[in-house]
Amino acid sequence: MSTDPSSATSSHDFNLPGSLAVGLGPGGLPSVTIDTPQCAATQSLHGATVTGWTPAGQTPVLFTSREAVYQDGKAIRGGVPICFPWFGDHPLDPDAPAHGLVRALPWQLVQTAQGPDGIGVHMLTHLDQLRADYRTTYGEKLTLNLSVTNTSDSDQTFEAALHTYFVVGDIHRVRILGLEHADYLSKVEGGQGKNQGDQPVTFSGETDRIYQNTQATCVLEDPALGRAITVEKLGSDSTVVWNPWVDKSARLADFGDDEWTGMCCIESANIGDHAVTLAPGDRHTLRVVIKVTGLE
Ligand code: TA6
Repeated sequence: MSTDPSSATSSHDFNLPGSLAVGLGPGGLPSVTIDTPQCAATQSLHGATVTGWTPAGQTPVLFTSREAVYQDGKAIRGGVPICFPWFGDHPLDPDAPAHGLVRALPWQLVQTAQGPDGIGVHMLTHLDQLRADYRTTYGEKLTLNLSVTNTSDSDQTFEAALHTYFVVGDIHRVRILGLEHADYLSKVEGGQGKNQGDQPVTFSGETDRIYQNTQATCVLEDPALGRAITVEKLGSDSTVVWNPWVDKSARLADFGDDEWTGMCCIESANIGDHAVTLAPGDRHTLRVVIKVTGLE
């Protein structure tokens, strides 16, 4: 186990020989690379963004765009960007960045460790009144724990999302199970309130939905790749489903025009009515466990 916050700049303090190395990733940004018998993974200190996870015997599970930009002040297009302390556009400030501040900022690497479920990595960042600790575990499963602590002397309210991009073989053929009968806001229909009904989520156009009051595990069925990805969550009451489809893909400078066919986002979140309010000193954890299974 390596823990030496005072020398966060010294990668030597965090390396786990044969399992984990700290170095410079794309754009010269510091990043952590993991390579074990259970999985291969990468996590940038930039936004603490998990940029890759491939369990042994599988093809990559997390999507990152070939056009992704790796530079300070810009969110990485793919992997698991952390939306915090707000989701989407800032409610009051039109000049504020979408999806909060922390996904485009450098985080501090606090600790790396070998554990029973794989390699653990702990990163943190401080905002004025809130501290975010992000503990990820890389093994046969990918576990993400975003813990937010109120470090101020008054109540604080925040939104959060683990904005996970998944690789799919063909978006036209995937189904997402678990959101049946859930209410959602459809952003491509002016935020209209709708209900999923008894059918799985499928994709036939730009899809941008905030499912509310759902704690359900989602299963992303991918017949083209012959696998299913299970997204289990705890401490999250919102789930966002997104695919930009043709026109939005063409408008995104850091996303290939044709990449929409090979990805979709399932985001575990707390948004809007499910924003979290913490009393001074209190902590809230949003936990996600991702694993790959065969198709039933
Ligand atoms: O999670 C879906 C969403 O809110 C979409 O509306 C789309 O904007 C996506 O996030 C990506 O947002 P970004 O700011 O990373 O381009």
